[in-house]
Amino acid sequence: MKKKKKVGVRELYNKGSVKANKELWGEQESDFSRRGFLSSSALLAMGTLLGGKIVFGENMPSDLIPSGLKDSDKEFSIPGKSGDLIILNDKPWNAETPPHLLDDKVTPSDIMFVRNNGVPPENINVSTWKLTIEGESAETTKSYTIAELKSKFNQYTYNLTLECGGNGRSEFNPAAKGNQWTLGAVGCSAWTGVRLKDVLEDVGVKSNAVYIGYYGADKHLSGDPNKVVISRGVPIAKAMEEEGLIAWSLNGEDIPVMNGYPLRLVIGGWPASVSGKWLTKIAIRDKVHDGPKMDGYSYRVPKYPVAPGTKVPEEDMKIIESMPVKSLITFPKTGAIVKGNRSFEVRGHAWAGDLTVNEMYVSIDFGATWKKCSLEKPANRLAWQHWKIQVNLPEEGYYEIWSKAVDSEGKAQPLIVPGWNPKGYLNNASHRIACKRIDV
Ligand SMILES: Nc1nc2c(c(=O)[nH]1)N[C@H]1C(S)=C(S)[C@@H](COP(=O)(O)O)O[C@H]1N2
Ligand SMILES: [Mo]
Repeated sequence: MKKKKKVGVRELYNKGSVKANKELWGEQESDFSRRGFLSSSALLAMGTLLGGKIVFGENMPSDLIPSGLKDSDKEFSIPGKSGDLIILNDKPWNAETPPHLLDDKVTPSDIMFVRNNGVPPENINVSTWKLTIEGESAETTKSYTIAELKSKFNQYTYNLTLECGGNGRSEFNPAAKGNQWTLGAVGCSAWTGVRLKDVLEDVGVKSNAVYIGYYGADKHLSGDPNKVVISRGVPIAKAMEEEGLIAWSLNGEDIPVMNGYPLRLVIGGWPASVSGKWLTKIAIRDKVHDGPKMDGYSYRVPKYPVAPGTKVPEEDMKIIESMPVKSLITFPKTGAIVKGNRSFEVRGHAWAGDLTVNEMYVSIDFGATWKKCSLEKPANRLAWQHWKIQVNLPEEGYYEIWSKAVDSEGKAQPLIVPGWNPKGYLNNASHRIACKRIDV
């Protein structure tokens, strides 16, 4: 991948304070045009970068470019991550990857999206880090250091697709609360670790086991040390799949801190919220795991289709399992200009949760006709699949290129946003990019 230059704070502010405030602090234009001042969380984040609390910050108009930042060459990015990520929230950090940067078959670690629900642990000591396996359905309780995991079990590397259940949320109408992910809360990187299954079997799984639940070392946003940020899991059958990993490495290096260093669960095909970061404990449960964000409306969708905006009773919600079929166009970048009558490659990736993608199509005529793309097999089960096709635009003008994947059960991506649900999960609509042909 071509490494793009990181955007400095000054460069951002040169484009105007409204845009800069939005990109740096996640402030919505509507918010500050209404109030005229930055929110307290934006002021806090800005203060961190300026090196101190902004005294009288509440008096600072939102369209004022802070002098201390305007002339700064300091680069703004999430620690350990590329400045090319689009930051949606800084408390906690949430950032997505623009689709054209996901062109590689294996997603580079520094552009892999970040979805934090709390505050990542600090002062991590790899040599004393411990993973404990326990629970009602564990034969015994055992703890392992990372060195013990490495020496005791076989090591495996799998390319695993991780997609946030809320990827695509920004398209739902009425809008759903939460990070307004567009397309880039997804990636497929090479994870190395031991099989979750091997470790569970080493501890002993009782025959009444139903689910596993993870616990991580991140801290609750409230600051309350007793509050668990998120603790989700999967049914025991999913946990016993060969590709489920307890991983310490991403693309052959340490996992970036934001993505779960030094140890995380990686379970492909399901919402990435089941892949616990900063992993310290796994409980083998005799019932469906009941940790925070397993119940209510979190990572759940209605059991039946509902009209947009419907208030759905909690008992009518079900846990999201395998993710739906989806694809991304990673080349060209949206807005591309093609000069003259020539054919060019359109390419990307497609994935289908626990299933595989069987067919891949693109359309240049708003879905009237579809051309079949060449489609590769996944690197391994639960990895996304690369596709490509040569495209020719028949005459000068504006086009949209749409992509549509079909899974191994014959289900295709919808062309419009699928079933509305209260929290805006599972938007797997076709990816559309803009493209112009200009004859010179
Ligand atoms: N401990 C812990 N694990 C976590 C989370 C978290 O906030 N804390 N977020 C989950 C969610 S909702 C997603 S989408 C993925 C994101 O993984 P990434 O940040 O490495 O892309 O991690 C999951 N695991
Ligand atoms: Mo997520």
